[in-house]
Amino acid sequence: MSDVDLIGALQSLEREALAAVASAGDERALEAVRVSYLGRSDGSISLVLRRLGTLPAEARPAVGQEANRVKGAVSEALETRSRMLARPAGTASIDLTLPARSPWKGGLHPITQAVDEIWHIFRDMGFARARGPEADTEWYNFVALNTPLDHPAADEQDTLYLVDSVLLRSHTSPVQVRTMERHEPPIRIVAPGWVYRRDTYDATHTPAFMQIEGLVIDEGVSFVDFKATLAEFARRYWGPDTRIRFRPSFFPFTEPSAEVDVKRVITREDGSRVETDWLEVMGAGMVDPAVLENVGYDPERYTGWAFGMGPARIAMLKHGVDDLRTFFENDMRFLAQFASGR
Ligand code: 2NL
Repeated sequence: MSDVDLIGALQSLEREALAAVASAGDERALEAVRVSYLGRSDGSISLVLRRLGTLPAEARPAVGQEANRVKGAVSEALETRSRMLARPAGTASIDLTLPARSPWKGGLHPITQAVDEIWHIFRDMGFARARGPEADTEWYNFVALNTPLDHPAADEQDTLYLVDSVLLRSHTSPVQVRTMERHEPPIRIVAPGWVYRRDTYDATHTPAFMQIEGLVIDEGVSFVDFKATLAEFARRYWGPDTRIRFRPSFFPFTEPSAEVDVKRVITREDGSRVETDWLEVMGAGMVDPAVLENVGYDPERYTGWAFGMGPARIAMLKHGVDDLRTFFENDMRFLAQFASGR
């Protein structure tokens, strides 16, 4: 045989040997394959190697090199197969040809992402983040906020009491009250956190939900500051062409009070621009002088404004989610869509 023929013969022996290795079902069969191809006296690959001497000297290196490569490949396959056969039953059928799993991408929960985006915008406008307890007293949750205990909002049907006069906060306003008690104006804070109400769990209500409230108190703070700051927030969050609208409303702790709607401009894939409907995104108002008095501020000297919004609702609008419960059911097929790989 010529050197070219020998290389061809080695390569077909290699294919044959690898197939035999793969189909060997136990150690004995595997040993038979080893002897038949690599056996010292008459293994077929060894026989080819022995013919090296009959080749012209200049052809020997190329054939020798190929023979060694084939020997190495077959030995390695024998070892791998042997290790696989040695595994306990049930694990031997791992398919090594399957693509590897991609690395796990962690991510923040979509509601946490909304909270962060919202509070970062206020942080950039000079607000600090305030925290407070999730269980608080009737004073902080209601009375200080100009909400008498016979007001419907304070009804035990709507709130979760722990013991007499102590309840799970139904909004984050107690955090603002505590902040005002401890600090003199100027105050510029946002208070994100969990709040609790006695609601049934459905597409638009969960008994525990995230809220972000904001509060500004200083001398000379007017409705203009109030409206301009919320309009600027809306433009930073929903895009520069976003408009806001105030509709008259009522909250016990603000006067006047408003529901705030936004109208966004969306650029479609073909470049055309469409306006959305007005969407309600928060409640807000000028802080009621009675609240200022309750925390020891002089309402003749100080004025302010406040807002409250639900980041889950904001996230629903942003991502087109139509059922709040999907945020809480921890289905990874849903949550993984919000993972950014951080
Ligand atoms: C809503 C409405 C609102 C506030 C929260 C507030 C806090 C203090 C004083 C005055 Cl300490 N007001 N917070 C004001 C207006 C509305 O929330 O719809 N939240 C989801």
